[in-house]
Amino acid sequence: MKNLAPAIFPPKGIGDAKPGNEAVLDWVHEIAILTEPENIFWCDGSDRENEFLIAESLKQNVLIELNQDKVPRSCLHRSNPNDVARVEQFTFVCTPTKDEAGPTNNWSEPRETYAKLRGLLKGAMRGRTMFVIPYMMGPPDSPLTKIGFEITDSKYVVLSMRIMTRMGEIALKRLGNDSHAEWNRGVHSLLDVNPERRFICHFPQDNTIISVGSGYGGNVLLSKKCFALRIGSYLARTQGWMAEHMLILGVESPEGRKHYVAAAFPSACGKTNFAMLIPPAHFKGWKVTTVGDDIAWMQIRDGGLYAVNPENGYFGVVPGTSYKSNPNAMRSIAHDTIYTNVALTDDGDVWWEGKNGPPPAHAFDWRGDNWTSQSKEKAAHPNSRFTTPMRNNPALDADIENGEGVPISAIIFGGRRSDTVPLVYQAFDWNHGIYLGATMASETTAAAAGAVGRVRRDPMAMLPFCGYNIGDYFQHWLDIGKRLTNPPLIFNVNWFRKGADGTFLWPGFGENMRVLEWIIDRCEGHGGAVKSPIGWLPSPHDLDLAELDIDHNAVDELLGLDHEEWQKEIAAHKEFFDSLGSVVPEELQKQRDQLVGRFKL
Ligand code: OXD
Ligand code: MN
Repeated sequence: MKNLAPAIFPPKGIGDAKPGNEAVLDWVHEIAILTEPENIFWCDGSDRENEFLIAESLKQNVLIELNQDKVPRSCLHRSNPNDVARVEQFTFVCTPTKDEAGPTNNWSEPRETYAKLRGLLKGAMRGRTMFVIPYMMGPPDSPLTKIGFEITDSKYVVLSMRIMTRMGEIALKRLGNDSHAEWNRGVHSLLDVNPERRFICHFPQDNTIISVGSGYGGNVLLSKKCFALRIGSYLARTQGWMAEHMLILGVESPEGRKHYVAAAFPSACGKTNFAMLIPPAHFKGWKVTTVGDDIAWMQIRDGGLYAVNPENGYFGVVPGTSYKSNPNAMRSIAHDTIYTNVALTDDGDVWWEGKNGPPPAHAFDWRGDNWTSQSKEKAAHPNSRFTTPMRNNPALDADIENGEGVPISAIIFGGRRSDTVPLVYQAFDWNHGIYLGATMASETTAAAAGAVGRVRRDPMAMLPFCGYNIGDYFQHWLDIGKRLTNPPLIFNVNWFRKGADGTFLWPGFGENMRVLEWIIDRCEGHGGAVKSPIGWLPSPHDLDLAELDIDHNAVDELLGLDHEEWQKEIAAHKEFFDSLGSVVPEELQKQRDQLVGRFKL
């Protein structure tokens, strides 16, 4: 099994950053007794440690060297072909009762699950190294910041966590030696990378995650989906803040007025592209900056919502990334990046479908097999990924380390919908906005194992990531609203609407600036809109479409409401709420009745 490398023995001064916190030491001791590793490697996140681990990974084929002139300090990792995406069917929320996990999560009884996982982990690290990774989520001086530890037997995980989180000494310092301090316990073992022994289990009440049998990022970089979203959302509810699957971007007008917006789109629906948007030439003087591309932790301050990005790097979808679609991402991943499951060219460069330039005549595909430009199969896996430090991003926002967070003027929901849903519209108020989020839907993508292109409801893009009962989650949004005297405005967007010929009506990418400008106009109290049954809709002249090559009919279609399609849509909302049973708050049922009523006016 190519991922299962033998133990490594570092030279003195590497792998010995043992924390002083007794609670952490006791926990590590307990896991070591269970998994029986050859040795324990205490990570400190230093450059020296990183260089040592990269060298060992190259020796053991965990990483493949790339041409350092083409992609400096970057490597390629190939995951097991059976292990290329998040596995929602093997992801569990283990709350004391099934009700606490709710209708959208797989539930499993905590005591039995711990016992099953202990059985799988028994002796799992024999002959191998157990790494202990201390990490911090959030800027160093933020009240929102949290500490986690991940134990893993994968060097790929250690190297990736160093990019994705603030790892090592900085986390140990923040935690300190108080044995009652709050921190997340994460245990990961590759086992034998067998889909039959693959379980991603969350124990929110214990602030604990156990992930076995996978080496794919979304299942094993426990800081991300597991801690920052599933456990994070549970902690957020009990502690009165919000953990959301949202990008955060800053947008500054030529006059220097700056707003921040947070946007929830499902996996692989363009969050990274939107967060790194470059305004088209027509928007001279406008600047978009990135705070985060995937996760927002938000707190209430002065009656408004303030957000931090808990992460330190981007774990983004590679295919389709080009200088046309996302120049800032291309610049970010040009160096110091770990690529996973892309193709390798004969001159040691990386390649994927949608990259600039013609495809190479020959390459090794994501599995390492020969591939030619005539091959029918894709060279890069559709869910191949980059792991890159956020500091590589030329458009990184200046306030990324601001512990108070950035003030959020607008929240945007959006999915991938070929029909029905207009390019953009605005909710009437906070509670109506929650209804838009709760009923949003998207055509499924390769980010999760399973069928691609099926419309599924994905409330707030949190369906796979909400770590507790979705009804309580909706109620939490309603409760937060009661505490906001200056709430963000809420919008819905759909970049993916198609015409009768099956092609996209909207050009997307940088041109989304035109929609963003309307959103900012609305936040500032100007910007025209017409009242429609679903919310405030711009009419074509409310959007700045100058110097855009788009047909008038396409614009009408993009901003139009087809009443027949909406009757089906509202029926689908009802079906979705019915499928959740009695957990949906009364207020959201009321919102649906009002929507039905507005269509009858
Ligand atoms: C991701 C996802 O990897 O949402 O960000 O699947
Ligand atoms: Mn995501």
